[in-house]
Amino acid sequence: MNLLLTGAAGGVATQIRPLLLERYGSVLLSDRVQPEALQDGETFVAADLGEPDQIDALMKQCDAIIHLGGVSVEAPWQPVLEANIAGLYNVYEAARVNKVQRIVFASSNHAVGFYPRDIVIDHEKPVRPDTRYGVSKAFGEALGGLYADKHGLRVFNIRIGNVADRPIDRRRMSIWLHPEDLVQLCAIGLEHPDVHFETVYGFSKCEPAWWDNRRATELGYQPKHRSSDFRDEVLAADPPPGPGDASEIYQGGTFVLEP
Ligand code: 15L
Repeated sequence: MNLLLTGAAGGVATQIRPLLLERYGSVLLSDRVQPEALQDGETFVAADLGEPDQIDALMKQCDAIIHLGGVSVEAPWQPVLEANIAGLYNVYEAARVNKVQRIVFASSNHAVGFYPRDIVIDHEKPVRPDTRYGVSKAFGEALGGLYADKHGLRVFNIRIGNVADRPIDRRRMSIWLHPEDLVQLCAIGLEHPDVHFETVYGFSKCEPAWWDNRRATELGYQPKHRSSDFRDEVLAADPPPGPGDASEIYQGGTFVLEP
């Protein structure tokens, strides 16, 4: 497989690059700026999601993509529009033209961030974005559906929680995703023969769980890491919130408060 990782200089990519290299032997990396510490087997090509010619050139060199590129937090509309809406369209369109087989799309929990924490949601619930960023991720999921159904790309949307070595606070106890578990999900998206168009949640074994990830389980996902292993230290460092704090009612946390 000729694998392309976009957004390769970002925080999530930095955590999974060694694991991808181990599994796939070589990886083409792309971003606007060069990632640090390139290893044997990693090749970097600079590209801007807003430049269709640059994206087209990238797609000529790969047959599968993990797309982490774009704006990864709430931001003003213009950068969200340019990278996550128009830029993602450039990616899908170049993928279609160059007959790329598969795309793993880094969606986000913020596509569903306005669901309250006291209900468990699955992959069939309608989106409830908490931000412009979350709206762009919902758009990205839908764009993947179009290219899967109309053009036959195999698309795997992962609604990623928070990628880190450990849960960093009370909210992340429910949405934490260890890099190894993320790579396991990416591998399903890149390799599973039944993937046509799928949306799954990107979290490790978390408690309390807000997401029913049965579709990922059906496809073979078996997370190895458990947030409860960190419960005592995380809860001690992050005291319970006061009543009525909106950022504690909704799954998206402080994103729901962003103007
Ligand atoms: C995301 O979608 C962001 O990319 C990441 O930086 C975190 O903020 C994460 O959500 C989260 O909800 O913790």
